[in-house]
Amino acid sequence: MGRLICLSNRIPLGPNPSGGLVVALGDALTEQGGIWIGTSGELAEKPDNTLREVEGGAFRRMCFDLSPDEQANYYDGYANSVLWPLFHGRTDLLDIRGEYLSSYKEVNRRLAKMLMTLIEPDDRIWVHDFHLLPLAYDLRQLGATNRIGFFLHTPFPTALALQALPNGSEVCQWLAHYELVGLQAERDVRNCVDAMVQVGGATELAGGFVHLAPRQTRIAAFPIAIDATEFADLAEAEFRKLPPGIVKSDRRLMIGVDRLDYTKGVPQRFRAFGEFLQRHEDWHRHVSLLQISPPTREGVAAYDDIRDETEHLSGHINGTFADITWVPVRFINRPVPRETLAGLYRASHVGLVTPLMDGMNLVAKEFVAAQNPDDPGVLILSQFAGAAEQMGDALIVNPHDPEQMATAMMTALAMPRSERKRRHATLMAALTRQDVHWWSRGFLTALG
Ligand code: ADQ
Repeated sequence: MGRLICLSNRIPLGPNPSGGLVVALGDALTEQGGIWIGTSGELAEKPDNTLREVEGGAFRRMCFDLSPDEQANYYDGYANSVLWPLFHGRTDLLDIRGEYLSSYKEVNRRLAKMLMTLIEPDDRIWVHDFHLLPLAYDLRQLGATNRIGFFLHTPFPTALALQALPNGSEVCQWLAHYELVGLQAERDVRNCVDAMVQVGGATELAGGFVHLAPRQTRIAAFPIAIDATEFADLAEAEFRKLPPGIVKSDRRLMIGVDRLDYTKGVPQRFRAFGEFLQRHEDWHRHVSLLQISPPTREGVAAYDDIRDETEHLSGHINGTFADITWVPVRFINRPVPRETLAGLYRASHVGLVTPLMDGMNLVAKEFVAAQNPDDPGVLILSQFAGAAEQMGDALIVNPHDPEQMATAMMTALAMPRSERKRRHATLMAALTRQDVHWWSRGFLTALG
């Protein structure tokens, strides 16, 4: 059997990279012999068209540089100011420009040409995420006959939303060059099939296939996951190392952990917490919210706006409710090491995962895996996270409804231990059964 070639926008950096996708793909790459290819994270005025090896690590990695122009137009532009908002239902944030699309196509074409010098006909190719939608099309143009699969980490938009894109039907054409299109959730599969038919002109076939010349493409859900057992062990060990005072016996801790992205619903979460404090004076001084949100995609205007809005809201809640012994919201704008996060999840009584739209949301899974099974915390989860399809034993909420969210906060804080244990056991059993190895094996088996 040939090698496995994985492609994503960025290759994982450092000698021993960690993180969910690295665990999932790293195992498959190490077992089957393979290469992970993506951009280096460095800019070059005139990038040469060769892939270079990255030293060290358990599996082979190769990378290439972007030019400053490509960074602005392919990455900040088409990927983050067109596809990301569109795929998360924010057509109001679309910034459609010709130079974005042409740079996006050019980067994918350039990558396809570099790949053609490397791949053998029996290599399987696994392309990740919205940065690289046209890659199979470009490879086919250059004569590649390999089996090529695509996995989208974000939601897939409705057929109606896709029509906001002047080249919506071209997106469907791109997808039709993959043998397999993997999505996070069943709702995304329905959207993708509808869009392929209504916008791309494809024919729906039985068994999850669509036909759009020149091939039949299978469209299916492969919900991404974590290594739940490893994360549970990590959380237990790290919890003991937390500085004293993080958990006070007379105080409950709610935690939110998200990149500072407008899709994650942090302002709505803050407003709901304000509503909760307004309603429940008896909880003042007995609960606080720790929100950890490192900035991301700085320089894209919508991200500057979300930072201003969240800073304003947290300041407003603290200004309204804090006293000399209690600060209701701690808002941390820095990344926190994965192991510290694991310990903090375990120290928390309530996990707030309330995105307005999310492909899956791995924080939801990490929070559950990190809990002490004898005295677990409660997950409050948005109905718009892909994770909600698998995690019905969380408290499912509509993040747009501050009153419902405030009620869910009260329910979570007051939930008897027996019910917390029952919900946690069901969630954890599913996380252990459907872990990240199950996810990558499932996709690769389907790719064939
Ligand atoms: P993201 O939008 O980045 O991922 P998520 O699934 O929550 O969202 O993954 C984030 C990861 O980064 C988690 O492992 C989390 O622990 C870590 N992280 C988050 N905040 C952090 C912080 N403050 N400090 C340090 N680490 C932090 C995209 C899609 C998701 C999809 C994933 C995987 O948007 O829907 O679940 O890919 O497919």
